[in-house]
Amino acid sequence: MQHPSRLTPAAGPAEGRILGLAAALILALGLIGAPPPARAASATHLALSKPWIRAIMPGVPAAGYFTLFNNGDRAVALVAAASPACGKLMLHRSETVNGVERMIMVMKVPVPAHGRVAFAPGGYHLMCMSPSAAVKPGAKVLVTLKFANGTTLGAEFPVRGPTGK
Ligand SMILES: [Cu+2]
Repeated sequence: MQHPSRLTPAAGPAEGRILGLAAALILALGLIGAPPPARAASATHLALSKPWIRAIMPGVPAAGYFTLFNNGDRAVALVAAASPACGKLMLHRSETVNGVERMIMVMKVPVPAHGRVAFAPGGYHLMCMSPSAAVKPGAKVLVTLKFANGTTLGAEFPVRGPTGK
């Protein structure tokens, strides 16, 4: 049986060398391009904009606001937050019932694929339960958001006064 090579008898030694080089390159690239070890979902698809914390007065719980973007193809769920400056940092949502605003604890905030969720006055917010002296207007506080898939997202939250300035 004749080998169905596309190399016609006219193909000289030079062409053979180029093919050999190409094969070596593909092999080398294959080694370099080996898949990375499996790891927890990355935070690269998550982004946070306009973070800030409203400090009312020293020792009084302070609320944190931001907009969270999920640029990934899968929904994510924010399940917790932490800050070294807050003691407990909880997920809360404000709601108004019969004209009275109250806050409820939230266990999970879903963020759809290619969607966003706003943490803003009157709605979702972080609650910095025991603000340390670091939570003062003009300062910045590190906040880490934690997601159900194991991802974390950290950001510096500027602290503002009661009026948001
Ligand atoms: Cu609250």
